This record gives sequence, C-alpha cells and structure tokens, in this order.
Amino acid sequence: MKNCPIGIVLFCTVFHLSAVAQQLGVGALTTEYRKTPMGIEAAEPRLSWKITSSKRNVLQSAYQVRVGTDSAGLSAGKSLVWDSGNQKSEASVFVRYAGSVLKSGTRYYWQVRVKDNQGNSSGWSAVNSWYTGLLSSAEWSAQWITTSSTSPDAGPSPMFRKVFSIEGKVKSAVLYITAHGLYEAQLNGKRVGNDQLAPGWTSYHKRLLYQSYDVTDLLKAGQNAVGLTLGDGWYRGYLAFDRRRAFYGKQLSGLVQLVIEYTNGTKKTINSDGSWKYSTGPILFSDLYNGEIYDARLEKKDWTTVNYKDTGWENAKTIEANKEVLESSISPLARKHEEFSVVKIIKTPKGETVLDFGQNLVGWVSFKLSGKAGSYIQLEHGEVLDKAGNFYDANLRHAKQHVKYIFKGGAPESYEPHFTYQGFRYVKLTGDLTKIEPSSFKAIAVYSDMDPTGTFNTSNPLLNQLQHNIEWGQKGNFMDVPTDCPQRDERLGWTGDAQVFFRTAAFNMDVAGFFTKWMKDVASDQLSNGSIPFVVPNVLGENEAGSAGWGDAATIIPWNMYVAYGDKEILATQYLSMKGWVDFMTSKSTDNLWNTGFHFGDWLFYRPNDDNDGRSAITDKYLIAQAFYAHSTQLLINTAKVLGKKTDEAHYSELLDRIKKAFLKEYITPNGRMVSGSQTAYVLALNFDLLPENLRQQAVDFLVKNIEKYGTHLTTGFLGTPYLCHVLSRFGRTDVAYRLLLQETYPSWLYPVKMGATTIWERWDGIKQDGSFQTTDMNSFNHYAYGAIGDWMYRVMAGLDTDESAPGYKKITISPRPGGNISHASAQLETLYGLTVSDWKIENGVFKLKVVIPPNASGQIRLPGAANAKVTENGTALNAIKGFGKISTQGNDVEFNVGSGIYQFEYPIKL
Ligand code: RAM
Repeated sequence: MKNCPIGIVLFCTVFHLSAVAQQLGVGALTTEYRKTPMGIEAAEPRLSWKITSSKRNVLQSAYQVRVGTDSAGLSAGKSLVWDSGNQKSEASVFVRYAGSVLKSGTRYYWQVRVKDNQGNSSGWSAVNSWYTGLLSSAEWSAQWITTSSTSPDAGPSPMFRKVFSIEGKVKSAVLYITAHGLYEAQLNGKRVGNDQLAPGWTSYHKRLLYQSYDVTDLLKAGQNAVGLTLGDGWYRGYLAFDRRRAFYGKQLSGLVQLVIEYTNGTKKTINSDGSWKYSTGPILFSDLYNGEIYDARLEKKDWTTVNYKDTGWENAKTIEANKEVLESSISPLARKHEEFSVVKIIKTPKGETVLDFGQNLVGWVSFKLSGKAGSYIQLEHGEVLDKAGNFYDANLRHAKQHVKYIFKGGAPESYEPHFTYQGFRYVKLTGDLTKIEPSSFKAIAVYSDMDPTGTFNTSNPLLNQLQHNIEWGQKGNFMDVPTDCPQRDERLGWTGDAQVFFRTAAFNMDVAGFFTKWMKDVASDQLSNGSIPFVVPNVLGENEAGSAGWGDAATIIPWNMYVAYGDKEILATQYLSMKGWVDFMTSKSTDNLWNTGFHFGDWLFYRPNDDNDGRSAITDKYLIAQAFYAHSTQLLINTAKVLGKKTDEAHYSELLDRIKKAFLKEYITPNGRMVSGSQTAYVLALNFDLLPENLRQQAVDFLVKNIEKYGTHLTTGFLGTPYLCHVLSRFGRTDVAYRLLLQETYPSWLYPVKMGATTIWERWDGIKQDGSFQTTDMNSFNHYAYGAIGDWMYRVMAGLDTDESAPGYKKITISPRPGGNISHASAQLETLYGLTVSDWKIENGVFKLKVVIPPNASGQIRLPGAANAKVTENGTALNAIKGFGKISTQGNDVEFNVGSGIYQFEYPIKL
C-alpha cells in the first residue's frame, strides 16, 4: 500500500487484497511506532506489524520474531540476539523485545512470520531495523562548542567546521547531535538529514533531545569535512508574549559526536571540541517569531567541504553543560511537506504587492530571484487581507514574520530561511521587485513529520472544506509541540487546546510519537504540587498553572492515546502525572468541591458585544472545574483498572462518588436545572455522567431548548465544543447535532468556511459579519481547538470508532448515523492493524455501507434504521451469511459482529 495515495486507499485496498490472492502476508514493521528508527533508547522496544490477507475472519494465531545484528545472517539464524520461537498469540502490536541486553549505537535487524486461525502461514517478512541511541550519558565524549561572544543579543549565526580523515573502509557512521539553540549540520557540502528546527522544543534544562543520523553515505575515503550552523530558536530567541528573549540561555552551543565504524570492527569518533573552527556567514539574524535576515554577499561558499580555506576562522570555545539531560528524540521532528504556488500577485488598494498562496499555512517561502548586489527583497507574512483588500498583520502582535534577503548579484539566487517559521497565506513584498514573477516563489508547509492516517469525506462541499481546514489547523500547529497558533508572538503548547483536539488529531494523522514526546514534556514540567502549567514547555512561570480543562491534558491525552492506539505503556509512564493532577485538584477542594483558583473557563464562548439581554453564554468557572475534576478522576480510575492498580481504583472510585455528589448539591437545583443554563454546562454534566439517570432526559431537553433559543446555534467555547454533538447524539438528538454542524451563520463551524477560511479560527468571529476583524490582541486564523468537531464527524457521522474494551481498533465499531440531508460520508483510517473504512451512501432510498476491517481485528457493525429492512451483504441476505455473530435488533437498528474483511451492505432506509 506504500504508493497508494490516501484518498484512494479504499480502491487500492480492494485491489491490493485481491492481487495477493489467498496469501497470508506480513509487513509494515515498526519499532516504537516508527519505521526504521534511529536512536532507540528503550531497553525492550515494542515491535508491531500488519497482516495482509484476502480472506475474511483472519486472526493471527501465532508469531515468531527474530532479531540479530547481521541482516544477511538473520535468515541463517546467525548473530541472533532474540528468537521468540513460535508464540501462540494474537498480539501483532507492541510485542516487547525480549532478547539479550541491547547495546548502544547498534543496528538491530528483525523480521517476523505469522500463522493465522485458518491454517495459513506467512513467509518471513522483509527485514526491518532499529538503531539504538547512546544509552548512557557517559558515552558522550564530545564537548559543547560555542563562540567567544558571551552577548545574549541576537546576532549572526555561528558556523563551525572540522576536517577529519577516514582511514579504512566504513561499515557505518552515525552522527549524534544536538544544540542549545537550533542547528543545521552538513557533511562534505551535503545537509545531514531532512529535519527542520532540530533539536525541537523541550524544557531544555530538564530534557534536551539529541538526534541520530545514519551518515554512512555522506562520507568518502580520505579527508572529510563536517559543518554546523546554529540559530536562536526557542532556546535564545523571543518566546511568549512579554517580549522576552533568551529564556533558556544566553549562549548558543552545539554538541556533535560522529561515530564511524570500519569494516574491520574498529571505531573512530569525531567529537566537537576546541579544535573546531568557527566564523559567521550570511545569516545575520534569525528568530522564530521575527524572521530572518540573510546577506548572500557574506556566504562562505563550500565551507563544509575539505578544500575550503578557513584562514581567519577562530578556534571554537568549549563550555561545560549538563549531559545527563540528553535523551534521544522519540518522535519525528518537523519536516518540509506540501508546496504551494502563488495563486496570484495582488496589487492592493494601498499599492502593496502581495503574493497569495491560496492557503493559510505554516512554514516559509523559498524563492529564486536575481537582483543587484546589495539590493534586497523583504517578505512580510500575514494570514488575511483586511476588508478593503490590504495586507493585514496587526494580529501578529509583536511577531514580525519578516524575511529579508540581500542579493549577492549575478545569476539567479535561490534561498529559503533556516531558523524561523511563519504562519501565512499572504506575503507582502518590498525592496527590489523588478524581476519577480509568480513562479519565482513557492510556499513550503513545515510541520512535525506525522504520516496522514485518516480521510473524511462527504457529499457536502462545505463540510469537506471544514475537514480541510481542520487538517490544516493541525498541520500548522504541530510544530514539535502542539501549539495554539503559529503566527503571533505566542505559538505556545497550551495544554487545554491540545486535550480538546487530541482525538481529532489522532484520526487525521499518526500522532502517537508526537504526543508520547509531549506528554513526557507535560510530566517533566508538572509542578511539585501536581499542578499542570497552562503551557508546556512552561515558559510562563510556576504561577501560571492549574486551570480546569487545561491541566486535564495530563489525564485526557494519555487515556485517549490508550483508546486510539491501545498503548498501555503511555498509561504506565504517565500514571504518576495523572494521579498528581487529580491529587492536586483534591488538595484545592473543600468538601470535595473544587471552587478555588484561576480558571480560563469555557474560553472564547459566544459573547455578543451588544449583550443587553443576557445572551452571553457564560458558564460558571467553578462548575466547569468540578466537572473536569470528576472527569479526570474517572479517567484515572479507568487507568488504574487497566494497569491492575486495585487499591487506587477503589480509592479514586470513592472519591469520584463524593465529587459527583458535591457537584449535584452545588450546581443542580432539586428540579434538575443547572445554575448555569448554558450549553456548555449541560454538555459537560451529561458527557461526564454527572447527572443521575432520572435527570438526564430533562437536561437534554434544556440543552436543545437552549440551542433553539439561539436560532439553532452553538454558543460553546473551547471546553464545551468538543462534546456538544457527542452529547446530542448519545441522547438521541443527532438531528440537532446535524443542524448545528450544517449551520452556516455565526456562531457555527461553517461560518468561517463561508467567509473563505482555509484553516480553523481561534474565535467563532475572527472576521465579523461586516468584514471587520476581532481584536488585534488575540485573533488567530490558525488555531485548531474548534476543529475538535472532527472527532464527531469521524466517529458518529461516518461511524468509525474503536471499542474501548479492545482499544487501538483491535475491535472496531462501525455505527454510521446519517442525517442532515447528507447523502454520503466516508471515513478511512490506517490503524495499527491496517486500513479500516466506514463509507456510506444513500442512493434512491437505498443505504449502501462499505466496511473494511483489517486482519487480526474484528468489528461490531450497527446498521442504522435496518430493523425491519431486507439487508444484503454483497447481494446475499444478511442472515444467510456465515461468520457474522448473532444478529440483534437495537431499537431501529440491527447489530452484529464480524471478522476481518471487506463488506458491502445494502438496504432500503427511511430517515
Ligand atoms: C490564548 C489562546 C490559547 C488559549 C489561551 C487560554 O492564548 O487562545 O489557545 O488556550 O488563550
């Protein structure tokens, strides 16, 4: 399926499966979620694979894994470090390595073969590998190198170089590298790896990630040269909104260790040290928020090649810095992805020259232009044009997003920035514009390198645009940490935003590694009293912590990681952090009521400016706090159960009981009305099971009445929005959920779409109905939080979900809920077992549902409105088909279990 574009994956699946006929195959091997990872530090890495088969009802019945240090010898059983033997087991995901102790800096090759429940055996899979990292900090022999400047001010990027020789035949070479600041490395004039903004962002004093690159192919016999350039980045650049710089340190430095292994088994290590030379070059200034200034006249041509003459370069200074904090990267760094051409060059009413790339994206512009030596071109980046059609960047606050390039003159010059990124659709140009053409420029999207996993599609073009906007909100804000926004002087890892969007994110892209990394960041920045900072990495200070709905990222994300990927280890790793957060809330509560402290509340809920009759949808902040206190406690109980922590399970179950009672007493009248009558109040109470059964229906009625009071509009903010449609569907009002989803007027999901949005906005009314903007203080046009509706679109509308009792799509539930005059919806998801699909259409009153359940998974299918209908599967009456579990009627629906396979159901439907 490798070369299969995700959009036509279904076709490819069918084709692929029939092409391989009856064979049982095994492939798509991963180690710790990654394909051929470098720098694995886990002592017992978890191995996963996928099975292919054209048969139905296929389950793995046994597997055998073998691991060795010699790829060719693997099949002969040579140099094996582990042979699992024939294991009778269904496990094809997260099988723990259980061989001899893994060594540092070593490549391990592995393969697997499987048997199925129908007597078939696969051959051995293709060989895959992982490479271990430097398993102990004592193995870092390299020294931190820096320049003689001790000024914290932004300045030209330092460049370091070193020539070294190769004395034998190279078997392998690995470059271990990191920096205080951002780095780019080159070997013999070629860039090492294709990661951007490395080493990524963590709380550097606690955890600093290093990367490992296989550079065997970049080396040559004899003399070689290595080069390193540094930029300010998160370490020393501007960070957050109070115009502070150098948050983590004043001095940029780099750490490089190149380990070369010769074919005769000997090793040579090239370390960064005082023998390296340094100078500066064309990058005069770089900053994540503010852009880059590049003077091409100062380029030092071929400076990372052997023959470059480095006369005048100084010797690098070495400094001491803690190496204990070094950890290998466990998630993909940012990389370059889609490219966009200029849609048009606009002359604005003010006379500005503006490029329009047609998509609000995050990354940078590359160009090829010529200009006179010393002349320049400046690119100013903005997300929108104002009402009059002029360039607008007032919503960037202090972030400049300016990139200035000074020409060296002569042949056309190609350039793209190094240590900065911009959020933009429009680029205003100044300087020498005599030679510009649309084709001179390309916009490049840059984001954490996550594979796309999901597609969602319907018969409604506005909804498809909404899905597009959700995906681009995700791409734009997954920049090593989940940021709130990518353009203004903020771009921070707001915990609340991340938790509300997690489930949607996990449909669209493979976010397992990304969030495993960030949850470690969350735990490492958790305060000693258990409180969770508003942003992680925490750059706002210890007092900026503890808000309901934000701190709950500590429980909600690990739990949902478990649900989406079936990953128990994340629960075990995060358990103390989860518990710490719940205990923190308890410590701030009196009589089991958490009604203290600062909270953001239902952030950015509907609040009209001319509110003279109480239309603002305010929800009591302490009601919200108590609701999330209950929810997090519930998730902790669930987690304790999964991990077999019986005492905790009992302890927190009792606590939850008391929390719920306190909630009822404080926030519900004896007749069942809530003290805040807002949509969010009812949604949270219903979603988190805070109301006794007998009050629920009435609460749903209140909720629906409230929605109708606003002319069928939502009024929820960040915290209520993700659950709104879920609650309506759970309590039988999917009809209202559809009306909200399809609402085109403000406030609604489709209002920005109708206003031409290509991403999700921070506010429901970032651009008001009269075309004017919301406040410049806080108005991002690329903010994923409200995109959390994507989860409902996948799970309810298309009906594709995992059963929590067999999470990670081991058991898949297919339960589409058509409505809203939509005639088609389709969701496809590449799970750890393979592709699963729920794709429905209504044609001439006939409901047609295509389902794909991957091998080694099973499904529970619920056919909406099929209770009294004649259902066929691929032309055969449903009850004549063998292999389906008991067919039962649930209200108007029909439900049954299936094994793996491709299914096509049809029946007349009345909606
Ligand atoms: C702003 C952003 C962010 C939100 C915080 C509370 O900075 O809107 O998304 O989480 O406020």
